Amino acid sequence: MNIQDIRRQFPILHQEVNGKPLVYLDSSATSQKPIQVIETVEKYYKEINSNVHRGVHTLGTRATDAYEGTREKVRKFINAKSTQEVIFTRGTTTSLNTVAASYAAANVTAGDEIVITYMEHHSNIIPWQQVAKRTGAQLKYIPLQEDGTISLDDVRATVTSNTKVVSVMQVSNVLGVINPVKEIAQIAHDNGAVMVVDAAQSAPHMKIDVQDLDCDFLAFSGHKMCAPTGIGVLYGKKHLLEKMEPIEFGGEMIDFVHLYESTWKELPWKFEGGTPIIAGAVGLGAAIDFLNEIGLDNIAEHEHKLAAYALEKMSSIPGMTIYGPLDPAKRAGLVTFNISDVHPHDVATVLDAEGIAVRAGHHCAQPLMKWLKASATARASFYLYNTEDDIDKLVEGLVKTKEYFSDVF
Ligand code: 7TS
Repeated sequence: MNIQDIRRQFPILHQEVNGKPLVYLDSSATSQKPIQVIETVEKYYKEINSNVHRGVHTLGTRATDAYEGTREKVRKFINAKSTQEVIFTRGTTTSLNTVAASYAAANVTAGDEIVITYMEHHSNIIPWQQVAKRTGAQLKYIPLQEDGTISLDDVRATVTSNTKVVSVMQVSNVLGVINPVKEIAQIAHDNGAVMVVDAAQSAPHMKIDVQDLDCDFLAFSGHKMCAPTGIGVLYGKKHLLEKMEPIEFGGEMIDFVHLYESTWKELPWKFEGGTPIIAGAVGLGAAIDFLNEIGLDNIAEHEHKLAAYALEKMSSIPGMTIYGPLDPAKRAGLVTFNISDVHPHDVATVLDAEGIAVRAGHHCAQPLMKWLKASATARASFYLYNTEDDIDKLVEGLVKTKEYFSDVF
């Protein structure tokens, strides 16, 4: 599929916003959805809808097959050994909270250490703060290099034999930097710790192989990879998940319920209490088919080119600060920036008037904002449907923004 064929699959892109053709540059927040996903979810509700794992009736069987069929697609997508290692959740946030509440709460005690980095999203900070508070463990941060990258020497200096959990994002939603999570996992394991990977910004954009990374847990969200909101994944190694307690109790996840005791279903269902996100999972299956058809390597290459193009064009604008490494080889497809003397919310507002959607704010990474010495930043993020033309429009919009504010002041 060439880029125009890909764009045709996304109905939402073909509209005007504020009288201008929409330029959507906020895919790190959530991606747009291709027609295949929209129609699969519609078909599910029109023809299949039923609860799963319960009824013997035909629709129940079809819904269960569709739901469990996606689990196998996810298994292949991340190269997990078994579907027992693939748990459906509400998204990255729920997946990370599950690891913190279930694994960490049972395996971390006073005096132990949990290691994260300064660049983490709040959803990979706060659950660990909570574990540290409840257990008396210490939360430690791997420092960042000047360009926002992580040095393995710093990882080695931070992770010790007291470390029980290392949790790091694979791609930063602010700096765009790609972290060496495979090498960090090795260091974690050498010290007897488990490795958790926040793949919210990587799973949609590059091939992930959990066996090659040798991570113990990996979390991602469907809505950032062409699937509906409300569905996500927690991958965990079977031998760890088997020893973990569920964090939600009720229907679907039990084997037997007695008056004062209950037993749990086998993996992965013991972690899926209540009626699951069936339509979301079915949509995720269609999204994975779509991404596979295009090829994750092609998507990564396309975004890489866009990021290099954007870095070159944007850095030529006077007064522009770009955060993260300037070497495109170290980056994924997003650029976070500030223009001198213009608040990022004003940047986003002027761009919006031009039909260009970017995000402004702290991007759920306040500790990183502090490290960057910025209260807020603007961010343009790219996906498989973006073009160099989108970036040209962004650059034109940014030049206009600068002119507008230099006239005002
Ligand atoms: N981890 C990272 C690295 C993220 O970028 C996000 C969402 C999350 C976790 C949380 O994902 P959720 O699906 O559970 O909400 N990041 C962003 C963002 O950058 N702008 O809006 C949401």
